[in-house]
Amino acid sequence: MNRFDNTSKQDKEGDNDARGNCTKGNKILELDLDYLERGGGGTLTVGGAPSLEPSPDSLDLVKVVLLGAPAVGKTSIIQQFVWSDFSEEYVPTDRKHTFYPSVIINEHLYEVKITDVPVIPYFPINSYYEWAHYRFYGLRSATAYILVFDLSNVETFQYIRTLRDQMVESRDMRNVPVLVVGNKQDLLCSNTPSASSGLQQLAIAESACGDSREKRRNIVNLVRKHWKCGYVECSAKYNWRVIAVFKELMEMIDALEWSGGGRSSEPPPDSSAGGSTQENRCVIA
Ligand SMILES: Nc1nc2c(ncn2[C@@H]2O[C@H](COP(=O)(O)OP(=O)(O)OP(=O)(O)O)[C@@H](O)[C@H]2O)c(=O)[nH]1
Ligand SMILES: [Mg+2]
Repeated sequence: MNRFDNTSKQDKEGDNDARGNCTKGNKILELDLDYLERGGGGTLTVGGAPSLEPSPDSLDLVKVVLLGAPAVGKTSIIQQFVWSDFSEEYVPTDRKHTFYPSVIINEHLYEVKITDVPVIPYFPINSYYEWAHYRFYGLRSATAYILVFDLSNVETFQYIRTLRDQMVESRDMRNVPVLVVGNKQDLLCSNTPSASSGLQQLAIAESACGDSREKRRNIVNLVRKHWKCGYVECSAKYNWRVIAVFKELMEMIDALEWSGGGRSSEPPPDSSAGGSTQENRCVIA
């Protein structure tokens, strides 16, 4: 049976000032913070799944980080997934937020940590840069990445192309799933000519649309054939294929876990990787 259920237990880091301040201390407190976050927030059930309480002492998380250019919709995708909520207002993410949905895929339970971070100008090439510039973001130790761009502004793909190059150069990406997501599908050019458009306007609009369609085709081709990554288009605004984004990613993670190539069989992190422990897995058959 191929079931995908998401039972969310999430909290926004920083909702509580006291806890927000704790993160600024050290790594130990960061772990404590994760523990506290897992205890807070509401419970959401998608797809009729029973409410699942993640075990409080389990730190065996699937760590997913969303990255992408400013305003492509990273936060909106996450909030639609965990809260079924969308805001038209653009509030740039200025600090790390973490969310903790539990996901069942192929009858395996995963406790997922989704991290939303402010836009990063580059992927940290080693743990020193991570510590110096992106402390506690968990960028280099993520289990998987979702790279988001804006379908209505394909130039935003360039950002994730550069980021992905930096990731490949600086981290062993074998067995690290990467899913590319084209968001704002609702803003894509429509082919339906508007009765009120003048012929000249229509021709200009159609040529611009044709241009962007071509660029989009090239992107899909690059991602699927050359990068060999997953690709999903969605609209966070209309909650269209947002669940498909996480389902696709979890399928990739689940396939790795069960093919023996998952986190438990990864080589130990290199000396520059920040010393994260990755030895366990969270699967309940
Ligand atoms: N039309 C449309 N607008 C969207 C969609 N997703 C997000 N938006 C809007 O795009 C803007 C940016 O969304 P965010 O989710 O804040 O983008 P972000 O990538 O998290 O931005 P940063 O935190 O600055 O990196 C907001 O005004 C959202 O309402 C979508 O699918 N369709
Ligand atoms: Mg954001």
